[in-house]
Amino acid sequence: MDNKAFRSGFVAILGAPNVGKSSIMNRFVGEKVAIVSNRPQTTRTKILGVASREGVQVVFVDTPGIHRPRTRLGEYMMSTVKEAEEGVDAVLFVVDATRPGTMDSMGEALKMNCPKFLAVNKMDAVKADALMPLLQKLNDAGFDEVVPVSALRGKNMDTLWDLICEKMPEGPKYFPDDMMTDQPEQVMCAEIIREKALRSLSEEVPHGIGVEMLAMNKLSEDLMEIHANVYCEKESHKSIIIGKHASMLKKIGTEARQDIERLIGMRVMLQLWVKVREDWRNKTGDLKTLGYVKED
Ligand SMILES: Nc1nc2c(ncn2[C@@H]2O[C@H](COP(=O)(O)OP(=O)(O)OP(=O)(O)O)[C@@H](O)[C@H]2O)c(=O)[nH]1
Ligand SMILES: [Mg+2]
Repeated sequence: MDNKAFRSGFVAILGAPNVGKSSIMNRFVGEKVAIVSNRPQTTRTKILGVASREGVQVVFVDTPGIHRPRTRLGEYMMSTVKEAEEGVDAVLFVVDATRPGTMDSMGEALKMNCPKFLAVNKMDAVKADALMPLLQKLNDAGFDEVVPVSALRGKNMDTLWDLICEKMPEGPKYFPDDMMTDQPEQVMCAEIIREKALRSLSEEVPHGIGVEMLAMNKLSEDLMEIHANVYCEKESHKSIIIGKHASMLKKIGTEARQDIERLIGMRVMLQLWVKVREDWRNKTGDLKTLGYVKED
């Protein structure tokens, strides 16, 4: 019989915007629990991703990218980063190998009193002779382990996983094996819609996008009707989101519907409404409606 004790722990994933924090968490969990896009500030809240394997469970805490806030939403996002730093068993700081400036925000992570890991992500996108000097520099930065990885290609992710597991204390199974995130289905559906909007829209429109779920009605055993509001900040943005002959909104809706159908395992009728809410990122009421509420 194997008497090895069960290990478990919480690991905060911190780093600048757009470095691949959510991509790394999704890789470890094995499912897409956090949305991913090439827009900075894709993640707006703290999201748990549970990775369960034989004898070990690691609960990753994905966070918004570290930045200087310019809106109330930004302040909320940074407060969730602070919360995520509390009481974790380890920290995984992520930098983008293609943007060495993303290492500038590592100070807070280094101050944390727990095992510290550094993932140098997107190694697939840089040449070896550029990666080597970067790794040498980062080796002296004060982390316990420095691992170049590619979340996109799955490179070196096993190495990083093993190193993290070695540092996990003995502990309980915090979540059942089939639970992969703390986000309710409704929130995941809203996030999928936001992801598709972020991926399709450009310029300044994505930052002002918010999704409010209005209703999820089960019409039959295998058909769900979903209504959601897509918020934006200006009339001109609304026209862009709707597009010519509603083509953009249809594209966002179709892509979101396909992912939501996969997630909930039934057919979906998705109805999206675009609403202008001027300056909502600075308004308490709107922030609450969209779920960006501080924990007590
Ligand atoms: N080439 C390459 N691209 C990657 C890799 N990992 C992530 N990306 C891309 O980088 C972009 C940002 O990824 P995210 O996982 O959303 O990054 P994030 O750090 O969570 O971003 P925020 O939530 O905005 O802070 C996306 O376009 C990803 O597809 C990688 O290993 N290689
Ligand atoms: Mg993210």
